[in-house]
Amino acid sequence: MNLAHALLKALHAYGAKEIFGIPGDFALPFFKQIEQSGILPLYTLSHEPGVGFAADAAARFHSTLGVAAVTYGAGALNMVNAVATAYAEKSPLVVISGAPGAAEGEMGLGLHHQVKHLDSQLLVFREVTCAQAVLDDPASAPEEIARVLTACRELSRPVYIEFPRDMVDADCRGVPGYKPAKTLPVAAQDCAEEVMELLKAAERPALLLGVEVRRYGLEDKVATLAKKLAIPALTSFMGRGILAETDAPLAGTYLGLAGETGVRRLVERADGLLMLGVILCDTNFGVSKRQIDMRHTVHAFDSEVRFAHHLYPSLTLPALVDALIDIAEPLGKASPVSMTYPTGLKADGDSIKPIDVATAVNDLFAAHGKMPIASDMGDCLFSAMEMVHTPLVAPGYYATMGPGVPAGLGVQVAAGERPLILVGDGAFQMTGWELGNCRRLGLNPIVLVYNNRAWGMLKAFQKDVSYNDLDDWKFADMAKGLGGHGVRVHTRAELADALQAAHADTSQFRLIEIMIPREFISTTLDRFTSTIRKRSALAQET
Ligand code: TPW
Repeated sequence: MNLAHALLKALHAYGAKEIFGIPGDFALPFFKQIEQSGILPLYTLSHEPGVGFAADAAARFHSTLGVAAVTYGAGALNMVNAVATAYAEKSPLVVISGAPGAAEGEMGLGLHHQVKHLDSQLLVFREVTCAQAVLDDPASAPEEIARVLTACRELSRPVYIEFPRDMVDADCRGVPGYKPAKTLPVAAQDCAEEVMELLKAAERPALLLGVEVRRYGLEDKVATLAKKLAIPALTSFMGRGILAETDAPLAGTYLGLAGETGVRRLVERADGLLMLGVILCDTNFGVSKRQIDMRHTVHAFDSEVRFAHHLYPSLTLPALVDALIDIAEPLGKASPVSMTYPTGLKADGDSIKPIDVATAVNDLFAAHGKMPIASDMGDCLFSAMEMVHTPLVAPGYYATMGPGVPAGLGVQVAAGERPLILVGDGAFQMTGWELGNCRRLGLNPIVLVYNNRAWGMLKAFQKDVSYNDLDDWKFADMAKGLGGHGVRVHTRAELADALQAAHADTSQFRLIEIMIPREFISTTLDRFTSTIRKRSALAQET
């Protein structure tokens, strides 16, 4: 077997289902092997950030490895931000970069795509991945591949594999299979008992669920746990979308002061809060003025379980959840609050507000069933909080612009279902062009472009400048050239009609360019930005 085959077979065996990529000369031999071996399907896109976002979204969607293959330098370095997103948001993304062969490196010339040194790229990726391997020795390569793919699965963070082009055909053994790390069952049981003591003693217990629940494929188990405990269960902002395919009752999504008061109180007034797989960060928590009382909180994250003053190291979330299910009993404190959504859009001639978009989507879902959503950063993500709870991929923590469209393509490839993509005009200007690949790849998302001709979120922070205003790009007119259908809507009636028509036509991507007056922002964004403004004013005073 050659090294390329060994790598591809290992990717498949460790859970990868497809590869997204853009070739270049340092990667051409590997890409040829990808195509000829047929071990994993290859989806090429147009721009490396899109490749990274699509592969990351596929990983998130099917809770297994996503793969992004690129060329050395210009390709890989072009993808750093997407890999950083995956690192911050705990997505198991495998980056495979072509590289110069050993003899080329010894020529003493600067090679094209080389930055400072030949290993500059490896050094850059060390900062945004949890394990790295350079496959420059066929004898050690199988163990090296096993080491990084194991880290990718267990830590659920990106890894980096550099594949010199002269190694692709090297003879090599097969890669050792995945061996899950062992956790001590007694530690999991002891920890579960301690958690139950805290929850039982609490007057107001609650369960806050974060992204690791999906990353480790635990949604069904956590739904069982939530139902057994019968206490209020909520998702974090970043965890929005998890448990959407289960029948566990959820009380809402915690957004601190940016969210609804009833939901906020359940978390902030809890005197026994179990946080499973939640990223502790400012978008999840910091916007809240009232701190969560960490003395009454258990936080399971990154294979550790922290109580106020002590911690269980090396205890994975799957092990803890299993141990909790074994001993969970009903605490009889189910939530008085449940998720509600606006429905029944008034299809009239009024101009469109973000809440109208959510209402129109809820009506569509009620009539035809839910769709998975990929959202970009911007007010579209806040308006997604008003949409019926459905699987969602979005950069809720790292908050980069750009994932919306490519992540939607990744979701459709992974889920095999038509997705809904939410994206602002600013973000569409960055990566919207990946839609041009839909026809060739057989994809047909429905794309809602929230066009307020502005970097609206920034306008909400900074009202007195003009550089956040954008030009009118007429995205709907461009859809045809990209191989899809586009329509521009100004009124609520036009929006409702356009959504129905988009749903009825599955033959191509459908882009609806929703014209939203600049002054209309969602209530959540309004609360979010005014809270952050107040906080930074306070910080400057003290
Ligand atoms: C890669 C900073 C955060 S939100 C925003 C910017 C520029 C404006 C988004 O405009 P859009 O949506 O897409 O029209 P909306 O609803 O606000 O009008 N560069 C990157 N990521 C981020 N987060 C920024 C800049 C930013």
